[in-house]
Amino acid sequence: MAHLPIQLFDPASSTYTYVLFDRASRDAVIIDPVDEQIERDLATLREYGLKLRWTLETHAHADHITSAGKLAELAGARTAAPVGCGIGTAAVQLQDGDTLQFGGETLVALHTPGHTAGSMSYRWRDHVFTGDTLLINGCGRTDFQSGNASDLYRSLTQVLFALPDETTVWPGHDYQGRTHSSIGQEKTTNARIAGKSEAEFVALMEALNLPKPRRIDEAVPANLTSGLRHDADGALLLQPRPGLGGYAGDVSPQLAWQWVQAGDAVMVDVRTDAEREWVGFVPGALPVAWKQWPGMAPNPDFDQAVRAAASDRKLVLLCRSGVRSVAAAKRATELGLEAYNILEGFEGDPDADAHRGRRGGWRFHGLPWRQN
Ligand SMILES: N[C@@H](CCC(=O)N[C@@H](CS)C(=O)NCC(=O)O)C(=O)O
Repeated sequence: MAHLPIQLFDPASSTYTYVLFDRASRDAVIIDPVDEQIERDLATLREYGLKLRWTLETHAHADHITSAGKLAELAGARTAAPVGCGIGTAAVQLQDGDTLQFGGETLVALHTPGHTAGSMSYRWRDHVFTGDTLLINGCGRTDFQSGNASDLYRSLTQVLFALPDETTVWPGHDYQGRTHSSIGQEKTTNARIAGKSEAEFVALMEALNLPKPRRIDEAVPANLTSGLRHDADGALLLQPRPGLGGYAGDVSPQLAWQWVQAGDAVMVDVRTDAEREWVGFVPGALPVAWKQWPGMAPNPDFDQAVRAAASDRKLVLLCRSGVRSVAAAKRATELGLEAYNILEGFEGDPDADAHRGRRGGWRFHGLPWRQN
């Protein structure tokens, strides 16, 4: 039986997300997940009984925000991205030829610069996931974000077209409803590259004149942190802002602390007992785990405990990095409570060495905390 990837589509950005898995262990990888589709992706993992081991980016996208950081937190995956893309939060920085294991399966990283300088394609069995390097009867544009048409020409002709003709091509986008192609087909019929010299290809790419992606200014910075938000703007630190839906909103650690000190809000720490015990805790915060270690099983007492904690005040929910607390805030909202997510959480986001504590978070901002 053919071993196919699961192909998922985000209509707003015409982005394809792929889930690959090992049939025996159910270990899985997700390629290019889209923020707005996280619930769909988590449901897909549940439906197939998969354990997400890796989130993987083909590049730092310009047209949508990745959910990699959130998936890592919610599904326990590790983040991987091409080393040349500047995605400092990715725990594994992939070089050309590096492999990722998931169960008994192996995926190989191929550096295919051109759409962006760091872009990669990923080969798995007789499939290749080409991101925005090779599209069906097209290719990624090269007019922004370190794009380079000559590099793209070499990536297409020397890296991707060197794969066996029968290799299935799974693109990062399709704007016309096509799902996949093959190396043989693209080599012979792709309107941008088939039969073209490098000079002809470069001239064609330079003449494209495409409009700028609608979300580029918001998407690129967010994607450099695996889609996790940052609070660089001091003027906004002391204002709540609307959440992504389903809860009262997001607050900076500084604003959460101000509300708690003024008696306007109760802080609920939704991390596991183990995290509070070993990493540290905020004095006065009420411990109500959203999930418990080991196994990250949902806490059956969450509803009752969070209701009791609120007693008519607003809640500010703290977790490790501000992701679990969104899920918990949504649940508390369903229970009729006014619940806010504390951005960045206790430890913040991982840095280039995959160390937390140096990129945002409660401790990073010097707010009060203790350790046993
Ligand atoms: N219209 C889309 C962007 C379309 C676009 O520019 N896509 C990029 C990938 S992010 C590309 O390389 N397109 C190649 C092409 O359209 O030929 C938006 O506003 O988000």
